[in-house]
Amino acid sequence: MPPSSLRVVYAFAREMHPKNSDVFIQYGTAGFRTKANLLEHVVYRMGLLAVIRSRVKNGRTIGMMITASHNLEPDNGVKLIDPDGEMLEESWEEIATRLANVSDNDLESTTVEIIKQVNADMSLKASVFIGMDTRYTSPRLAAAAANGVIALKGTPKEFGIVTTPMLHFCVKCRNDNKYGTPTEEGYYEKIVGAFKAICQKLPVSGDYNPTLYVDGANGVGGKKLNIIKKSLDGELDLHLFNLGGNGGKLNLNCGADFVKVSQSPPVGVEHVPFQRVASLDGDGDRIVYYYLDDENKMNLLDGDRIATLLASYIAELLKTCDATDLNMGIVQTAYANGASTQYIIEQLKLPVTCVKTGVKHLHHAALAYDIGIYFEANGHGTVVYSETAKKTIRKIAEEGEPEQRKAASLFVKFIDMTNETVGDALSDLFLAESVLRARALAAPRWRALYADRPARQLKCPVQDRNIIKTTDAERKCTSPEGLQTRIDELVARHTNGRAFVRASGTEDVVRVYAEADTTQAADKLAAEVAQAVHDLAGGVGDRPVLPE
Ligand code: 16G
Ligand code: MG
Repeated sequence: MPPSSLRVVYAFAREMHPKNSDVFIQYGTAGFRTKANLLEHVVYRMGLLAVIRSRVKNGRTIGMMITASHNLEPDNGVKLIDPDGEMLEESWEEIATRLANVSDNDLESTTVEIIKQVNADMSLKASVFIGMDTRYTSPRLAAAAANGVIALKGTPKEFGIVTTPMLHFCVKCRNDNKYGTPTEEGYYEKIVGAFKAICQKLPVSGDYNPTLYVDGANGVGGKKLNIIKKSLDGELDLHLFNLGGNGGKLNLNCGADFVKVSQSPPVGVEHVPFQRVASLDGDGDRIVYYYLDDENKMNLLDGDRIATLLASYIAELLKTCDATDLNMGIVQTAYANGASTQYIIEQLKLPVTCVKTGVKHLHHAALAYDIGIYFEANGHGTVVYSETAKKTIRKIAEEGEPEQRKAASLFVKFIDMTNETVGDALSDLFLAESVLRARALAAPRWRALYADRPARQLKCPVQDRNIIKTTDAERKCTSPEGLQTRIDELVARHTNGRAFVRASGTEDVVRVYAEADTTQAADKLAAEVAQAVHDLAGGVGDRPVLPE
């Protein structure tokens, strides 16, 4: 296609999606995310970029998800999904940022430059799958995305309201039909189908109670569970709350992020002592569990707990299958509670890799194992299996000794139930429920596997958060000078103390994390480190801390 035909890129921009803001916007950890009214031109331009990306990938399908995840309703966002259902390759984030920020007048020429730079063959077909969350601003943005795709003669396919992980799944299936059928129904068939098959093999026993309460964050995940519920044949007795009706507001005082950060129960959920509750985030890619005890005390079961639960069960299956030559490991970030890491190393005897925050980092590190389990403490995670692992397990399911065959055929279903493309609250829910069922476990015994170290998270406003630079998977701070030495001194005053700081990838703040042997000590250490950030990293205002 000669560059002259890109005139339409400008025409669409000027007529329908003009850039009406000079605020610089950056493709961050999870794409572009800001106030919805600043995003229309950005999303349109990402439609253009998705077509270019599809052509660079020889016409394979690319995904575009319109969502701001756990943020409140006025925000929105967009992120691109690569052909294997993974997050956009990191080197393209800069290109995305450049395209999002040029003026409308420079849009056509910048598009031409990018096409040259990435060497895209514009004569190829291009396919883009578009999904959105439940925000009222999402349909308008999804339309802008589709226009971007059309402007460069790509083919958009709209999935309407889906969870983020459903769209990742559909993109993967479209490019690799062995993985499944690229539709919402195909997703249910594979993932929910596998859960039902597992339930057939594992009758309810012991302390496991198939009643599960769910906090849907007034977002898309709860709505989809409402659809799934009807097909579960009673294997799981779902009680769904915060489905978006009754004036409930998206992610407001509810949802996985609220529960994890505030360590308190969400509004809108009925509570029964010791009843498990699963709390999802607004776009259905995060999950944490919790229960309240008979004194109304919060007992959180976060991403670390889900990771260890899944890992211990998979390790047992591997042993029974006699397939222990498949290597298995767990990927965490610095936010993982120290007690979970100790439990994995000392009790489960599995290797742990620690990486930077952000799913793309965890995902890539997990691919280094035959069976890689990755979770952020905030509840975002999944399991990935190598081709060798899948082949080995399938072979044992067919040819092994009876005991091995039994374990391997459970394992095959376990693999099918996993959305390997990205952390998925619904898939994780079914995985966790299967393990609790297999182990005949109630939530308190799950929680008793290890005792969390008390931890506190704070956020500090500073003039420029980019002054904070880190190394060693964000556990050490290299800039500003003197901050790490100060943190080390503060940490040394506490038994089992640990603390780190990092610049947020999604908000204009510096985050502080501290752990110690008592809640008071963790709170104190976090406050001291926040003060150090305020003093040494250009804190603004008189107080070093913002409420979470
Ligand atoms: C994004 C990331 C999430 C991470 C969070 C950290 C993805 C899909 N999501 O939501 O994994 O935990 O950012 O936010 O990568 P922060 O940088 O503001 O602390
Ligand atoms: Mg999310």
